[in-house]
Amino acid sequence: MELTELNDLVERMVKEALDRRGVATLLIAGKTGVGKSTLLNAVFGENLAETGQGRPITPSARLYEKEGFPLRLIDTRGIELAAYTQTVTELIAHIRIRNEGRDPRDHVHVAWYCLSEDSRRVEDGERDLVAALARHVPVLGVITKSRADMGFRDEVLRQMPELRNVVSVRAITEELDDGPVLPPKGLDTLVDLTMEVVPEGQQTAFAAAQRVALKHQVNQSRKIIATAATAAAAVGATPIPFADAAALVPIQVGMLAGISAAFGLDLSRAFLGTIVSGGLASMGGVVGGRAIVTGLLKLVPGAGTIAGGAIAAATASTLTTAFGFAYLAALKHLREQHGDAPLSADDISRAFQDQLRRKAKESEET
Ligand SMILES: Nc1nc2c(ncn2[C@@H]2O[C@H](COP(=O)(O)OP(=O)(O)OP(=O)(O)O)[C@@H](O)[C@H]2O)c(=O)[nH]1
Ligand SMILES: [Mg+2]
Repeated sequence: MELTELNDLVERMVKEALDRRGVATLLIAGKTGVGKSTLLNAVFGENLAETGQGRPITPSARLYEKEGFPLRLIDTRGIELAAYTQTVTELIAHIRIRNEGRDPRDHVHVAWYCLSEDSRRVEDGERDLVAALARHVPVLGVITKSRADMGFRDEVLRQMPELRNVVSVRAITEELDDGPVLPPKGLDTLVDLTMEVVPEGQQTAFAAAQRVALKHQVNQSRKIIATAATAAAAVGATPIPFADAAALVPIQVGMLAGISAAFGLDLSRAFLGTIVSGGLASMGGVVGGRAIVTGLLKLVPGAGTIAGGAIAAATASTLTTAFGFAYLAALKHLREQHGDAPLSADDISRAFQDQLRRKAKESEET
C-alpha cells in the first residue's frame, strides 16, 4: 500500500466514523436562573457555551452547534414570560415537526427539564410543558442546586409522571459559610440515565460529548472493537491468499477512527494518520517475526516489502482485538491523567505504541 493510498483510506475512515457516530440533540428547559448553563458547562465543558448566540428556532429557543462537537443543544428561554402559552405551543410544534421527520439524526433525542431545589415548587405551566414534551421525546427531570432533598424528588415524580426519571445534581462545588464544602454530585447519574433513554443511534455521540463518565466512551469503544473483530474474522476465513492481510488494514483503521470518534477527539486525516502509522509500524516492530505481522508490515509505508500470507480467522480477530484494546487503554490512560485537556496526535500515538509494546511483552511472557 502506497502512502497516498493509506492517506486516502484514513480520510475515508475518518469520514465514515464521524458519520456513523453522528451528533446527539439535547433540549434543555427550565425557569431562568435554575442553573441550566452551569449544568451544561459541568457536563459538556465550556465548548458549547463558546458557540455564541446560537440560531433562533422559535422566538424562545435557540439551537447551538459547533463543527466537530457531537452534541447539538436547544436551549429555551423566557418560558415564564407573559406570552407563556404561545411560547410553549411554538416550541412543542417545532419539536413535533422535527421528531416526525424521517431522518432520526435530525430529531431531538432527549430533554432535560430543570427545577431548582431552592424553590421546591412545581408550577402548572412547567407540568404542562413536560407533559407536552414527553409526547415527542424522552424527558428526564433534573433537580438543580441540590443540597437537601426533603421529599422534593418524590414530589416532582408525582407531579410530572411523564418524566422517565428524576436526578438531583449539584453542578458546582459549594462552600457553605460555616465551613462544609459540598462537591458536585449527581452529574454521572444524570449521564447514566440519559444514556439509557437516548436512541441507540445517538448513544456514541452522547457518550463522546459528555465528560463526566469515561466509562461510557469506554463501553462504546468496546462495541466498536467487537464489531471490527467480527469483520476481521470474516476476512481471515476467506480463502483468498494475500488479499486477507490487506483487507484487515481498513478494518483496523476504521476501528481506530471509530474509537477516536467515541472519545470525541478532534478527528482529521492528519490526526488519525499519525496514530495509524505509529500503530501499524510498532505492530510490526513489536511482534516482529511472526507470520501474521509480516502481512501487515508489508502494508506500512517505509517498512519494506515482505511477502504476505494467509491468516486464520482466529488470528485476524485476535490481532484486531489486541490492536483495539491497546488503543482504548492508551486513550483511557491519557484521559485519566490529563482530564479533558486536548490531546495531541503525537501524545496519543506514543501512548498507543507503549500499550502495544506492553501487550506484546505480556504475550511473550505467557
Ligand atoms: N450553589 C449552586 N449554584 C448554582 C448551581 N448551579 C447554578 N448555580 C448558580 O445559579 C445561577 C444561575 O445559573 P445559570 O446556569 O446561569 O442559570 P440558567 O438556568 O442558565 O439561567 P438562564 O440562562 O437565565 O435561563 C448562577 O449564579 C450559578 O452559579 C449549583 O449547583 N449550586
Ligand atoms: Mg443560561
